[in-house]
Amino acid sequence: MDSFVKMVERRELKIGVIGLGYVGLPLAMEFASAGFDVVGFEISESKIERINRGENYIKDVDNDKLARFVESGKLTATSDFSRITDCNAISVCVPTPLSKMQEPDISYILSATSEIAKYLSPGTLVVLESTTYPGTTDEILLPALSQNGRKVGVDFFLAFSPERVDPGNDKFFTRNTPKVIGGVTEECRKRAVYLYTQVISEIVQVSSTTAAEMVKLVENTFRAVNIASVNEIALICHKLGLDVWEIIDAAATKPFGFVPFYPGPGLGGHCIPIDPLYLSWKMKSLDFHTQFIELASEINRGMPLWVVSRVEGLLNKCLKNITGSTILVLGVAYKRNIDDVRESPALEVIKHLRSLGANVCYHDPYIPSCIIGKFENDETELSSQELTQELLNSADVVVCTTDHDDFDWSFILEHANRVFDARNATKGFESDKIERL
Ligand code: SAJ
Repeated sequence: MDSFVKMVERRELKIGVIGLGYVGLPLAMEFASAGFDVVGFEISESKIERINRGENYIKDVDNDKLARFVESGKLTATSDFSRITDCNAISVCVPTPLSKMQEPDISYILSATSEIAKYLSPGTLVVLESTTYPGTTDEILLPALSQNGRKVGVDFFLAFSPERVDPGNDKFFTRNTPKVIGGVTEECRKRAVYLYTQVISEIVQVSSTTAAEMVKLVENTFRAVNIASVNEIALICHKLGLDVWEIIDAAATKPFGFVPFYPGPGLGGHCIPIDPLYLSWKMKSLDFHTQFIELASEINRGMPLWVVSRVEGLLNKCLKNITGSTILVLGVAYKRNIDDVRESPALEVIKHLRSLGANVCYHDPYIPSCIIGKFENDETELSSQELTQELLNSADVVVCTTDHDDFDWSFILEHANRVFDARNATKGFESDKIERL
């Protein structure tokens, strides 16, 4: 440990970050800011070229800082994984999506692991950050890195530390968000804790890698289940003729014992809809049925169709049929003020509206174009339309599925015929044109 501490203190430790996305690039930047030389490993040639040109592509990363780090050689990007040999510490920040069969797809972890196993230098610390099912680090990475007689805690060090990046959050960043760390051995944990202490203000040590993996899944299951619960409350309120937004705002005045969540058109993002299913998949292999997770997923996945049925009802009230109607969707990003459409419920809403014969267009200042019906046989690319008076007026219904702050609701309400607001974006505006979830 002493030689490791010295290398860290002298900033002689060379750091590798595998995966330069919304998790890996901010982490690489923090290590570079702290004075470490960082090599970013990427499979995307365009990301590599942009980084090595000093060009940023992650909203939460400072453009000038990135350019300076690349200019000074503090940060470089490469697809040459043999350079792992030069690294003394490696953080793995690769995606963990679901397969088409809705099962964990850890292929990115497997390929990163096999590259590390090939080029690992003695004494290297490896930290997996990608959200995954409990046991991944011990069952997948440990045996792969223990090849050729390498002994964990002696010849290499292995830990898990879940990423906690909240894209678009202007209060919490990599540096000021507490970081959970669990090691395969005591020495593994100590080294990971010491290194991350250089770049993150608060470290939370747990007893094992599996515990650290589980902490992350508990965090995101908490959100998925509570969002599903409030989505069901929205359906209940609609049945009772109540305004769910008024109910939640009033409940949120309770200073203890209540955490407000808000209904919406469904659950988007590459984390909340997906991570809990990693846990339920793991538990199925242990013959345990995770009822809450499955039910939450079912309710959340049903919300886009609920929005479509409400829009259909709105049109029927005006003696219009959804077939042939013109519908403008406002916001396709999976949540406000970000430029990411992964798992966005708005895409599902558009897909269902189109399947009912509606003419659907969208406006989203963050999303110039998007694919509808991805991975299905009728993939269609749509482009964001300019939000003009004519466009608003031409729509039978304007459907708000993402409540970007940029939207000028006075202008929209002046020119729209009717609005279905799935996000309470029109809060504070009173008009008989508006119907809310
Ligand atoms: N949503 C609701 N109602 C809510 C909150 C969210 O419908 O009350 C929807 C959002 O619109 C979005 C989805 O759920 O479509 C996920 O929202 P999110 O706020 O959880 O955002 P993510 O997935 O970008 O980031 C989350 C992090 N967010 C917060 O903690 C606020 C955090 O849970 C994780 O750090 C991150 O996932 C991750 O990487 O796991």
